[in-house]
Amino acid sequence: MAPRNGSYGRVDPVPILAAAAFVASLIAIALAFVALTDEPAATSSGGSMMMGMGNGSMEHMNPLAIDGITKAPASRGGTTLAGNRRDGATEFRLIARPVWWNILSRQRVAAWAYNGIVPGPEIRVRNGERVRVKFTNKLPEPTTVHWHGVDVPNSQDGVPGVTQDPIQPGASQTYEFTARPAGDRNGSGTFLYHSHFEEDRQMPAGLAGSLIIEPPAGEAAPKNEHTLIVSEWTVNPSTGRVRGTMPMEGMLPNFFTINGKSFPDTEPINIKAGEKTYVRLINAGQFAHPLHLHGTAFRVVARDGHPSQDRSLRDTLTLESGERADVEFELPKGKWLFHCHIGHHATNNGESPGGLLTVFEAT
Ligand SMILES: [Cu+2]
Repeated sequence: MAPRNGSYGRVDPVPILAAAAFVASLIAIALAFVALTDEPAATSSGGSMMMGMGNGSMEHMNPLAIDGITKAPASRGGTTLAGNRRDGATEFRLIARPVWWNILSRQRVAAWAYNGIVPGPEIRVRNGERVRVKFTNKLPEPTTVHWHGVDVPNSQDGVPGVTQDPIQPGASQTYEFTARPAGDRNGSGTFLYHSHFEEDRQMPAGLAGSLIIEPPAGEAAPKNEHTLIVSEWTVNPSTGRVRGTMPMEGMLPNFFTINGKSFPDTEPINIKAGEKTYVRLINAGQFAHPLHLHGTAFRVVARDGHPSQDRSLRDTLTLESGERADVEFELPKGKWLFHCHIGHHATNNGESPGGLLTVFEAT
């Protein structure tokens, strides 16, 4: 795919993305030398980057299986999951399975998804609420579910080989716990759930979602809030086959998403000018992302689901893999960019602008 200078329509041009166009041309060249074949790695000639690896590791780099893949049931990820009250708990159903997911209208990927959407559905519960998640594995490989940052009994922590056996294809498991942040029984905040089985392959294929613990009834909750989950993909653009995202591959991953979409297909976030907006940022990817907001500075209200002591004003905040930050800001009228400041992360397979970029539209 030839790199080109991008345009944001009516959005003001951004210096970093002009630079990104140049970087993108280098990336396009680099990508030509990276083996993104769907052939099993063990039988391919591989590349210099694969040298010295055993067969086990090379199999690990193969594209994820697509057995039983179906069309995604919706085009939007991260929608709130409805629960049912049953036997003293709120019961949720999660099914992991392969689906064709469009990160761009012109780029579908063979995702592994919870309930067929990327990111997985948002689970919202109150502090102290009993939660029961009935999980079924319809993936071609084993998996588990981990409740990141949540105070769960050890047996419910979802770690294969340590707290449970892997959940085999076709098998189900029920997870149950009381919604409380780990380390802060009375807290509320932004958490996530994700696969804890071969995370380097399963998480970047889509197996992650937000878990929001709201304050107990009667306590003030954030208003005008939005959840943004960032992640990366290593995709063969011609087939859509997805592999794990590994830093050793140099210029890969080649796609980057916010809530399962790459720019320009990311959903613009409509807000009221001058009104306080609350954004929950989640890094479900494997890489660090310096996230930058145009138009104003934001206050970091919480880190990793816990209130932040440092409420200084920022305009860029780096989230490492697995980290969350809740930020609060008011924007003047206009279209304000929000993007990763690493130029490569704002491209689609070397084409700029793209990737981890969206627009807050304040009216
Ligand atoms: Cu980034």
